[in-house]
Order: sequence, then structure tokens, then C-alpha cells
Amino acid sequence: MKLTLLSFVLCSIFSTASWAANDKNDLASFHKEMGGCKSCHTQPGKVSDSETYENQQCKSCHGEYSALANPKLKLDPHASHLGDINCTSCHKGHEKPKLYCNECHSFKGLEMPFNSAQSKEPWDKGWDNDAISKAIAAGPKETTDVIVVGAGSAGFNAAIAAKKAGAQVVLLEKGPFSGGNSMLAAGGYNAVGTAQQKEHKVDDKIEWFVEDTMKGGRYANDPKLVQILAEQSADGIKWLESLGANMDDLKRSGGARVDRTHRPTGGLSVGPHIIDVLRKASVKEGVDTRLNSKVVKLVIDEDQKIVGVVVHGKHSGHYMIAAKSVVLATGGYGFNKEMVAFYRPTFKGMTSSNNITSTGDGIELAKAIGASMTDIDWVQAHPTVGKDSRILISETVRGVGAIMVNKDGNRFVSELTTRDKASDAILKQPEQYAWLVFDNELYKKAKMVQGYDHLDMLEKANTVSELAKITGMKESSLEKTVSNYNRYFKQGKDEEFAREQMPLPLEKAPFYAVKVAPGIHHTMGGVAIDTKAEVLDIQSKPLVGLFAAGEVTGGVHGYNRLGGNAVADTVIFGKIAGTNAAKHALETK
Ligand code: MEZ
Repeated sequence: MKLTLLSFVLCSIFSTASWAANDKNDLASFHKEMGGCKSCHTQPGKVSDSETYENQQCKSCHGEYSALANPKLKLDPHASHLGDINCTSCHKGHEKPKLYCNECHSFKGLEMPFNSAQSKEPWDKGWDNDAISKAIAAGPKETTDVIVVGAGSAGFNAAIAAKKAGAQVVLLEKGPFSGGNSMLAAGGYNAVGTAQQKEHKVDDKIEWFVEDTMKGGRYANDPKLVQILAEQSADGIKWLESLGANMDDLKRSGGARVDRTHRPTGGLSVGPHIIDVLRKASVKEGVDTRLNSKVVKLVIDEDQKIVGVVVHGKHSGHYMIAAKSVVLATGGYGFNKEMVAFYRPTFKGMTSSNNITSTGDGIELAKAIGASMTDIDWVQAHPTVGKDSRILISETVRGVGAIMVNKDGNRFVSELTTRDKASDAILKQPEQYAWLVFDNELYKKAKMVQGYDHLDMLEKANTVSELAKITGMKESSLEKTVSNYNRYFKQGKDEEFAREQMPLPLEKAPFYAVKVAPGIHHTMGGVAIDTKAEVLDIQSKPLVGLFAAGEVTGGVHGYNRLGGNAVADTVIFGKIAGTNAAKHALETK
């Protein structure tokens, strides 16, 4: 498959000739010639970790992303799902730019301005115990009520909830942009008893949500946490809506008995939407969000109570912030190859659908002060990660009607089974990959599928046999598979694999296929928490002042998470953690 995109440019005022002509050939020297260091910095050498002033300068000159997005380009990073992030995330002033898109995609031929500039050592490589000790010995440089570590959905929800509860909040994110793994969430948010379910006449019950989640997690989940997830799920939707989200579309995810996965109208991916909403809401609430700020130590006193954190800032170096409460919302370890190999050796070397920030930092930070871990070795492989990229092909595609076949064109499992079973089934097929096959009716219905097409991930043909030829499947097998499936659709019964729901037949040309294989998707285990989102020590007592929410925790999902439960988890337990962290900080002043 060939990507048609040949190049993109930062903004229209840069011609290739002008930025390539510079002798040092980096963004800074180009601007120096245009007006000196002050065209970007207030005072060179005094740059905040978030590079806020510098980014204001970029935008004041070049405009917002909406102005920079070039409609003539097939793919334009300025209009991508990263949303409104710092320009300097990719366009570095004094070093080679970094094309973050290619951490997940494999776009060929994308050329960035100043690409021949020199690379520098990453600012955050490795632990520096000496610098950490010095920062603690020097004492806190500042004090706040609540520190939230990690600016994905759990972190933003915790920070906003803590702020609404009256606390001063600092939100620290190690990455150059916020969003974490949540930003990549495609599917949706599971909730029961919502206005949306009522409108679609979906009959659902809290008990069913609990049962489905426990069954999906092989009954290894903490039932108290699952009960909270189900009971507070509808309130979580209302909370997101109150912050500006649209969660009006409903679909079914694997392992759920009814349609309870909520997502934006038109079937858009949920993650970029809610992260955009949460970014804006946190600004409105006055959360002090700092990017390029990695927490390297949780600081406790002699009674094991939290007294703050040590931060390693990109520009400010190591410093301590004092706080009575800290919320860990650092996400899972699905992008940390060493941790995956250690905790789940059978998944060693497997691709991952996760954001590059999912490196398990919170687990290490919490372990270092005696936190207990729950199910730390349970790692979920998502069955349908793009075979030639790290892009997740959402289970929505199966939910709205796609079938899954092996390299020969034969179905081998119910497409709606839980992820662990679907992944295991693919790994038992020849060459350990599969194809999702669907028709034009589905293509028109699911906006995200049009997005995969835009990314050139789909094979397309006018007939089923032509599709088989293009993809190397056996023509007679694929034709038989499709005609059998259409018969099952008509009779309302899948005779082979008892698929519970068949929303569409596969009849309308063109027909499509996308190649998929299992990839690390979610780490179910993590720090142990109680129902107040307090982190527990190895005697199962709360570590006073430490809270956690989202994928850094264990217990909610048991051995296998259901699709749509992660986003719900981040919102519901993010809110609980933030509210209780604020309460603790304000009451112990
Ligand atoms: O919750 C998820 O991980 C999810 C629904 C993913 C997906 O396949 O879209």
C-alpha cells in the first residue's frame, strides 16, 4: 500500500528554499536572522517547561492550527487527532524536529522544515538519584493542595474535580503535549441508565453492567470497584456533557449484552473529542497544567504520608513541590517493552496500540514508597491492531457488522467475543493475523472507517472474489464465508460461531478488507486502590495522601477489560480521586 502524501510544510510563509538555506539549519537560527532570540523568547535561557510564551509567539505569527491546516494536503498533522497542542511539541527550536505522527503511523515521505538540524540527547533520559536527593534536601520550591501526575483523561478529570472542590491544583505531564493514551481511544464510554439509552429504547440495568464486566474480567475484578463503575457511569456521562462533550451515539462493544458504549454523534472516535473538551475545561477551571514535567519521586515523611513530589522539568531541572495530596494518573505500561516482557513474557516483542507515554512510570513511583499492586501481570492484547502500523482498528468495526477471517478467507471465532478470546483465536491462525471484511453499507455508516481509508489502510474491490485476489485469500473460501454469513444474517442465527448480533449483511459493493493482528492494548493490573481511590500499601492500608485513577490502577477490570470500560474508568475514578484528594488536602491544612 502506498501513501500518496509526498510532503507537508509547517506554514505557508516558509518556502523550502528559505528554511533550507540557513547554515545551522534549525528553527532558532532561522528566527534569529529574522529578529533575534527575542522574536521567540522573553529572556533566552528563561523558558518555562510548558514553553508557553514561545508557543504564543508561534501562534501570534503563524496563526492557530485551523488556519495552518492545508485542505489541499491529504494528511495534515495540523488537523490531526492530537488536537490543539504546542507547536514546539514537533517543531523544536534548537534541534531536529520530531514528527510525532510517525510514532504510530508509518507515513512515508513526510518532510519537516529544518529536518537536517542536529539531534540532541533527550532531556529526560534516565533517573538522576543525585539530582532527586538534592531537590528534596533543598525543600519545596512551591506549595499547592493537590498534584495530579499525568494529563490523560483520568488526570484531567481528577484535576478538574479537585479544582471544583476548592483545591489549588498543579497537573504535571511528562510529554510535550497532554492527552496520554486516552487521546487515542477509539471506541467509547460504557454507561447504564443514560438519557441516550432511554432515547434508543435500550433496556439495561446496573446489575447487567456489573455482571458483564465481572464475566469479561473472569471474576478477578474487585466487585466493589465494578459496582462504583456501573453505578456512577451515567453521572460520568452527564459530567462530560456539562464540560462540553457530545456522547450521543450508542453502540455495543464485545462482552456487553446491550448497546451501552457512548461516543460522539456520527461515530467519531471518543478519545480526541473528550481530551479536547477536558483540555479546554481545565483551562477554564484554572488548573495549572505543566508539560515537559516528569515526576521522578513521590516524597513521603517519616509517617509514610505524602508531602509532595520531585519534578524533573525540561528547562527548570529538578525541583520539589509540596502538597498534601497526590493523584497518580500516569496510565499503564503498554508501551514499555521491558515491563511487558517482565510481567507478561508470552507477549514479549508484541506490537502496541498505546501512546508512547504509556511507560508505567506511576507503577514504579508507587512501588518505591511501598504501594501494593493488583494483578500487575495482566496485559490485554487487542485483537485488531493494524498489521502494518500501530493504529487500532476499533472493535466498533466488528460491532457495526464486519466479519473477521483468516488468511484463507475463513471465519474462525465470533467477532463479538471478548478481546482475550479473539486475540488467542487469531494467534492460533496460520501466520497469526486476520482480515476484517465489510461492505460499503458499513463504510458509509462508520465514520472512523472512512478515517482508516484516508490513512490508506484499506484494501478495496468491486466483488468479493476480487477482494480475495487482492488480499491473497482463497477466492472460493471467502465467497463461501460471505454467502454463509449473509444467510445467517437473514435467518437471525449464526450457525457456526453464535455471533450475538449481526447488524448488516455483506452485500453492497465495494467490499473492503483491513489486515489486523493482536497488539498490547491495556494493562489491567496496577496500583491497588480502595473505593475512595486511595492507594493501598502492602498491608492494604491507605498510603495517606496518595490517590490513583485510570490505567495505573488494578482491580477494576480483572483479567480482561471490556471495550468501553477504560474511558468510563478514567472519568469515574478520575473524578473520585480528584474530589477525595481535594478533601484530604483541604481538611489537613
Ligand atoms: O475500550 C476500548 O479499548 C475500545 C472500545 C477500543 C476499541 O476497539 O475501539
